[in-house]
Amino acid sequence: MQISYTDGKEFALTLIFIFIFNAAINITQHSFSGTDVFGYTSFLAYSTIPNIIFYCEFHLKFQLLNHHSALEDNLIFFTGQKGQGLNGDDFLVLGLRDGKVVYSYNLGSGTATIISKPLDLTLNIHVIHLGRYLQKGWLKVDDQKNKTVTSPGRLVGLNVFSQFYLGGYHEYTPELLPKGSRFKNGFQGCIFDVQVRTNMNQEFKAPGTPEGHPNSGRSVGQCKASPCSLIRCRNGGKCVESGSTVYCDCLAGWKGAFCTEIVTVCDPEHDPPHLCKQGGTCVPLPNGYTCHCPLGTSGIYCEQGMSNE
Ligand SMILES: [Ca+2]
Repeated sequence: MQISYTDGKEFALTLIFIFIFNAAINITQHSFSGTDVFGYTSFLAYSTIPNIIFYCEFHLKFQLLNHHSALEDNLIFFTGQKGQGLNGDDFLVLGLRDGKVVYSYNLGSGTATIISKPLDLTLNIHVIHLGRYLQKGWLKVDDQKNKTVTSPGRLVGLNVFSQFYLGGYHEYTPELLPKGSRFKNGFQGCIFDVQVRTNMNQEFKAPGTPEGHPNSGRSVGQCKASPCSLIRCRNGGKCVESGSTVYCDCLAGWKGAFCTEIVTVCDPEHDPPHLCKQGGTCVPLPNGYTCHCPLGTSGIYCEQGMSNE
Protein backbone atom coordinates (compact mmCIF):
# COMPACT_ATOMS: atom_id res chain seq x y z
CA MET A 1 0.00 0.00 0.00
CA GLN A 2 1.46 3.34 -0.97
CA ILE A 3 0.37 6.47 0.82
CA SER A 4 1.58 9.97 0.12
CA TYR A 5 0.98 12.90 2.41
CA THR A 6 0.49 16.37 1.12
CA ASP A 7 0.54 18.51 4.22
CA GLY A 8 1.12 18.57 7.96
CA LYS A 9 -2.44 18.03 9.00
CA GLU A 10 -2.67 14.94 6.96
CA PHE A 11 0.59 13.70 8.42
CA ALA A 12 -0.82 14.18 11.91
CA LEU A 13 -3.61 11.81 10.97
CA THR A 14 -1.23 9.13 9.75
CA LEU A 15 -1.60 6.78 12.69
CA ILE A 16 -5.36 6.99 12.83
CA PHE A 17 -5.51 6.58 9.08
CA ILE A 18 -3.36 3.47 8.94
CA PHE A 19 -5.17 1.91 11.85
CA ILE A 20 -8.55 2.57 10.32
CA PHE A 21 -7.51 1.52 6.88
CA ASN A 22 -6.07 -1.79 7.99
CA ALA A 23 -9.34 -2.47 9.71
CA ALA A 24 -11.18 -1.48 6.54
CA ILE A 25 -9.63 -4.25 4.50
CA ASN A 26 -12.01 -6.79 5.96
CA ILE A 27 -15.03 -4.54 5.95
CA THR A 28 -17.81 -5.78 3.77
CA GLN A 29 -20.52 -3.18 4.45
CA HIS A 30 -18.83 0.23 4.44
CA SER A 31 -19.94 2.95 6.77
CA PHE A 32 -18.89 6.54 6.02
CA SER A 33 -18.80 9.25 8.64
CA GLY A 34 -18.94 12.40 6.52
CA THR A 35 -16.43 15.18 7.09
CA ASP A 36 -14.17 15.53 10.14
CA VAL A 37 -13.15 18.69 11.99
CA PHE A 38 -10.15 19.15 9.69
CA GLY A 39 -12.37 19.07 6.62
CA TYR A 40 -11.32 15.59 5.50
CA THR A 41 -14.02 13.27 4.27
CA SER A 42 -14.12 9.55 4.88
CA PHE A 43 -13.70 7.74 1.58
CA LEU A 44 -12.56 4.67 -0.30
CA ALA A 45 -10.53 4.93 -3.50
CA TYR A 46 -10.69 2.15 -6.10
CA SER A 47 -8.56 1.83 -9.21
CA THR A 48 -9.77 3.80 -12.25
CA ILE A 49 -12.71 2.11 -13.92
CA PRO A 50 -11.43 0.90 -17.30
CA ASN A 51 -13.25 1.60 -20.57
CA ILE A 52 -15.69 4.07 -19.05
CA ILE A 53 -15.33 6.49 -21.96
CA PHE A 54 -18.53 5.76 -23.93
CA TYR A 55 -20.76 3.62 -21.72
CA CYS A 56 -21.24 2.92 -18.07
CA GLU A 57 -23.91 1.69 -15.70
CA PHE A 58 -23.83 1.71 -11.90
CA HIS A 59 -25.96 0.02 -9.25
CA LEU A 60 -25.72 0.77 -5.58
CA LYS A 61 -27.69 0.74 -2.36
CA PHE A 62 -27.34 3.02 0.62
CA GLN A 63 -28.63 3.67 4.09
CA LEU A 64 -28.49 7.19 5.50
CA LEU A 65 -27.40 8.20 8.96
CA ASN A 66 -30.42 9.42 10.73
CA HIS A 67 -29.81 13.13 10.85
CA HIS A 68 -30.49 16.10 8.66
CA SER A 69 -26.90 16.71 7.55
CA ALA A 70 -26.79 13.28 5.86
CA LEU A 71 -29.10 14.68 3.18
CA GLU A 72 -27.92 18.26 2.78
CA ASP A 73 -24.95 18.25 0.42
CA ASN A 74 -23.12 14.92 0.38
CA LEU A 75 -20.98 13.08 -2.12
CA ILE A 76 -21.77 9.44 -2.92
CA PHE A 77 -19.14 8.82 -5.62
CA PHE A 78 -16.82 10.70 -7.95
CA THR A 79 -14.53 9.96 -10.83
CA GLY A 80 -13.05 12.64 -13.04
CA GLN A 81 -10.16 14.87 -13.99
CA LYS A 82 -9.23 15.80 -10.48
CA GLY A 83 -6.63 18.36 -9.71
CA GLN A 84 -7.67 20.82 -12.40
CA GLY A 85 -10.58 22.78 -11.00
CA LEU A 86 -11.59 24.04 -14.39
CA ASN A 87 -14.89 24.50 -16.12
CA GLY A 88 -15.08 21.80 -18.81
CA ASP A 89 -13.06 19.10 -17.05
CA ASP A 90 -14.64 15.67 -17.48
CA PHE A 91 -16.29 14.02 -14.49
CA LEU A 92 -19.08 11.73 -13.37
CA VAL A 93 -20.48 12.34 -9.90
CA LEU A 94 -23.35 11.21 -7.69
CA GLY A 95 -24.50 12.84 -4.48
CA LEU A 96 -27.33 14.08 -2.32
CA ARG A 97 -28.58 17.62 -2.06
CA ASP A 98 -31.61 18.89 -0.15
CA GLY A 99 -33.00 15.38 0.24
CA LYS A 100 -32.72 14.51 -3.45
CA VAL A 101 -30.28 12.39 -5.44
CA VAL A 102 -28.14 14.41 -7.85
CA TYR A 103 -26.33 12.77 -10.78
CA SER A 104 -24.06 14.92 -12.96
CA TYR A 105 -21.48 14.45 -15.66
CA ASN A 106 -19.47 16.59 -18.01
CA LEU A 107 -17.92 15.16 -21.16
CA GLY A 108 -15.96 18.35 -21.73
CA SER A 109 -18.61 20.53 -23.33
CA GLY A 110 -21.01 21.25 -20.47
CA THR A 111 -22.58 19.66 -17.42
CA ALA A 112 -25.64 17.40 -17.58
CA THR A 113 -27.56 16.97 -14.33
CA ILE A 114 -30.46 14.82 -13.23
CA ILE A 115 -32.14 15.51 -9.88
CA SER A 116 -34.48 12.92 -8.43
CA LYS A 117 -37.67 13.57 -6.53
CA PRO A 118 -37.20 13.83 -2.74
CA LEU A 119 -36.16 10.50 -1.21
CA ASP A 120 -38.87 8.64 0.65
CA LEU A 121 -37.28 8.64 4.11
CA THR A 122 -39.57 5.89 5.38
CA LEU A 123 -37.48 3.48 3.28
CA ASN A 124 -34.53 2.04 5.19
CA ILE A 125 -32.50 1.38 2.10
CA HIS A 126 -32.34 3.30 -1.14
CA VAL A 127 -31.54 1.73 -4.49
CA ILE A 128 -29.89 3.61 -7.33
CA HIS A 129 -29.39 2.61 -10.94
CA LEU A 130 -27.75 5.06 -13.27
CA GLY A 131 -25.97 5.05 -16.54
CA ARG A 132 -24.60 6.93 -19.49
CA TYR A 133 -24.27 6.17 -23.17
CA LEU A 134 -22.43 8.90 -25.10
CA GLN A 135 -24.31 12.11 -24.25
CA LYS A 136 -27.40 10.40 -22.82
CA GLY A 137 -27.68 9.73 -19.11
CA TRP A 138 -30.35 8.12 -16.93
CA LEU A 139 -31.10 7.82 -13.24
CA LYS A 140 -33.54 5.59 -11.40
CA VAL A 141 -33.99 6.03 -7.64
CA ASP A 142 -36.05 3.54 -5.61
CA ASP A 143 -39.43 3.18 -7.32
CA GLN A 144 -39.36 6.67 -8.78
CA LYS A 145 -39.67 7.04 -12.54
CA ASN A 146 -36.50 6.73 -14.60
CA LYS A 147 -35.22 10.21 -15.55
CA THR A 148 -33.02 11.01 -18.54
CA VAL A 149 -30.83 13.85 -19.72
CA THR A 150 -28.64 14.71 -22.71
CA SER A 151 -25.38 16.54 -22.10
CA PRO A 152 -24.78 19.80 -24.00
CA GLY A 153 -22.17 20.42 -26.66
CA ARG A 154 -20.48 18.12 -29.15
CA LEU A 155 -18.27 15.96 -26.97
CA VAL A 156 -19.35 12.37 -26.34
CA GLY A 157 -16.54 10.69 -24.36
CA LEU A 158 -15.97 10.66 -20.61
CA ASN A 159 -12.21 11.02 -20.11
CA VAL A 160 -11.37 10.37 -16.48
CA PHE A 161 -7.96 9.86 -14.99
CA SER A 162 -8.77 9.68 -11.30
CA GLN A 163 -9.49 6.69 -9.17
CA PHE A 164 -13.10 5.90 -8.34
CA TYR A 165 -13.90 7.64 -5.03
CA LEU A 166 -16.68 6.32 -2.86
CA GLY A 167 -18.20 8.24 0.05
CA GLY A 168 -15.85 11.23 -0.13
CA TYR A 169 -12.89 12.80 -1.85
CA HIS A 170 -9.23 12.27 -1.15
CA GLU A 171 -8.53 15.97 -1.64
CA TYR A 172 -8.43 18.42 1.18
CA THR A 173 -9.22 21.19 -1.31
CA PRO A 174 -12.46 20.64 -3.19
CA GLU A 175 -11.61 23.72 -5.29
CA LEU A 176 -9.38 21.44 -7.34
CA LEU A 177 -12.33 19.34 -8.44
CA PRO A 178 -14.00 20.12 -11.76
CA LYS A 179 -16.69 22.79 -11.65
CA GLY A 180 -20.12 21.22 -11.15
CA SER A 181 -18.80 18.13 -9.35
CA ARG A 182 -18.45 19.46 -5.83
CA PHE A 183 -20.42 18.43 -2.82
CA LYS A 184 -19.72 20.05 0.51
CA ASN A 185 -19.56 16.93 2.66
CA GLY A 186 -18.78 13.27 2.53
CA PHE A 187 -21.46 10.63 2.66
CA GLN A 188 -22.95 9.86 6.07
CA GLY A 189 -24.23 6.32 6.32
CA CYS A 190 -23.64 2.96 4.69
CA ILE A 191 -23.11 2.14 1.03
CA PHE A 192 -23.63 -1.44 -0.13
CA ASP A 193 -23.38 -3.39 -3.28
CA VAL A 194 -21.69 -0.92 -5.62
CA GLN A 195 -21.52 -2.48 -9.06
CA VAL A 196 -20.48 -1.22 -12.44
CA ARG A 197 -20.25 -2.31 -16.04
CA THR A 198 -18.92 -0.48 -19.08
CA ASN A 199 -20.54 -2.60 -21.75
CA MET A 200 -24.20 -3.60 -22.05
CA ASN A 201 -23.23 -7.24 -22.58
CA GLN A 202 -20.97 -7.44 -19.54
CA GLU A 203 -21.84 -8.72 -16.08
CA PHE A 204 -21.92 -6.13 -13.31
CA LYS A 205 -18.79 -6.16 -11.13
CA ALA A 206 -17.64 -4.42 -7.98
CA PRO A 207 -15.08 -1.67 -8.67
CA GLY A 208 -11.42 -2.19 -7.78
CA THR A 209 -8.47 -4.39 -8.67
CA PRO A 210 -8.85 -7.11 -7.57
CA GLU A 211 -12.60 -6.81 -7.72
CA GLY A 212 -14.11 -5.14 -4.65
CA HIS A 213 -10.75 -4.10 -3.17
CA PRO A 214 -10.04 -0.41 -2.57
CA ASN A 215 -6.50 0.97 -3.02
CA SER A 216 -6.80 3.31 -0.08
CA GLY A 217 -9.28 4.92 2.24
CA ARG A 218 -9.85 6.99 5.34
CA SER A 219 -12.16 6.67 8.36
CA VAL A 220 -14.35 3.93 6.97
CA GLY A 221 -16.01 1.52 9.38
CA GLN A 222 -18.32 -1.45 9.35
CA CYS A 223 -22.06 -0.77 9.29
CA LYS A 224 -23.77 -1.59 12.54
CA ALA A 225 -26.90 -3.09 11.12
CA SER A 226 -26.67 -5.88 8.60
CA PRO A 227 -28.32 -4.75 5.37
CA CYS A 228 -30.72 -7.70 5.47
CA SER A 229 -32.12 -6.44 8.75
CA LEU A 230 -33.07 -3.26 6.88
CA ILE A 231 -34.29 -4.67 3.59
CA ARG A 232 -37.80 -6.01 3.24
CA CYS A 233 -38.03 -8.27 0.23
CA ARG A 234 -41.63 -8.53 -0.98
CA ASN A 235 -43.72 -11.27 -2.52
CA GLY A 236 -41.89 -14.13 -0.87
CA GLY A 237 -38.38 -12.95 -1.80
CA LYS A 238 -35.47 -13.68 0.54
CA CYS A 239 -32.67 -11.28 1.42
CA VAL A 240 -29.19 -12.65 0.68
CA GLU A 241 -25.92 -11.16 1.93
CA SER A 242 -22.65 -12.32 0.51
CA GLY A 243 -19.50 -10.23 0.94
CA SER A 244 -20.36 -6.68 -0.04
CA THR A 245 -23.34 -7.83 -2.10
CA VAL A 246 -26.89 -7.65 -0.83
CA TYR A 247 -29.92 -8.57 -2.84
CA CYS A 248 -33.43 -9.96 -2.72
CA ASP A 249 -33.66 -13.44 -4.16
CA CYS A 250 -37.14 -13.29 -5.71
CA LEU A 251 -39.62 -16.12 -6.21
CA ALA A 252 -40.36 -17.05 -9.81
CA GLY A 253 -42.49 -14.39 -11.45
CA TRP A 254 -41.02 -11.45 -9.51
CA LYS A 255 -38.00 -9.21 -10.03
CA GLY A 256 -36.58 -5.82 -9.01
CA ALA A 257 -34.49 -4.75 -6.04
CA PHE A 258 -37.28 -5.75 -3.61
CA CYS A 259 -39.20 -8.24 -5.77
CA THR A 260 -41.97 -5.75 -6.41
CA GLU A 261 -41.98 -5.95 -10.21
CA ILE A 262 -43.71 -8.69 -12.19
CA VAL A 263 -41.55 -10.63 -14.63
CA THR A 264 -43.01 -10.33 -18.12
CA VAL A 265 -42.75 -12.92 -20.82
CA CYS A 266 -39.91 -11.01 -22.53
CA ASP A 267 -37.68 -10.51 -19.47
CA PRO A 268 -34.48 -12.55 -19.28
CA GLU A 269 -35.66 -13.88 -15.88
CA HIS A 270 -38.78 -15.40 -17.46
CA ASP A 271 -39.04 -19.17 -17.43
CA PRO A 272 -39.18 -20.45 -20.13
CA PRO A 273 -37.11 -17.77 -21.91
CA HIS A 274 -38.47 -16.20 -25.09
CA LEU A 275 -37.33 -17.75 -28.36
CA CYS A 276 -36.55 -14.68 -30.50
CA LYS A 277 -33.37 -15.50 -32.43
CA GLN A 278 -30.68 -13.55 -34.29
CA GLY A 279 -31.16 -10.33 -32.35
CA GLY A 280 -34.97 -10.33 -32.70
CA THR A 281 -36.68 -8.06 -30.16
CA CYS A 282 -39.25 -9.71 -27.92
CA VAL A 283 -42.45 -7.66 -27.61
CA PRO A 284 -45.07 -8.73 -25.02
CA LEU A 285 -48.65 -9.28 -26.21
CA PRO A 286 -51.80 -9.80 -24.09
CA ASN A 287 -51.38 -13.50 -24.88
CA GLY A 288 -47.69 -14.33 -25.10
CA TYR A 289 -45.27 -12.36 -27.23
CA THR A 290 -44.06 -11.65 -30.75
CA CYS A 291 -40.58 -11.18 -32.19
CA HIS A 292 -39.64 -8.05 -34.13
CA CYS A 293 -37.04 -9.34 -36.55
CA PRO A 294 -33.94 -7.43 -37.67
CA LEU A 295 -33.53 -6.73 -41.40
CA GLY A 296 -32.68 -9.90 -43.31
CA THR A 297 -34.36 -12.34 -40.90
CA SER A 298 -37.90 -13.68 -40.80
CA GLY A 299 -40.07 -16.40 -39.30
CA ILE A 300 -42.08 -16.42 -36.06
CA TYR A 301 -38.84 -16.37 -34.05
CA CYS A 302 -36.64 -14.63 -36.67
CA GLU A 303 -35.05 -18.03 -37.19
CA GLN A 304 -34.93 -17.75 -41.01
CA GLY A 305 -32.33 -15.95 -43.13
CA MET A 306 -29.04 -14.27 -42.35
CA SER A 307 -27.29 -16.93 -40.28
CA ASN A 308 -25.18 -19.54 -42.07
CA GLU A 309 -25.24 -21.98 -39.17
CA1 LIG B 1 -14.38 14.26 -22.87
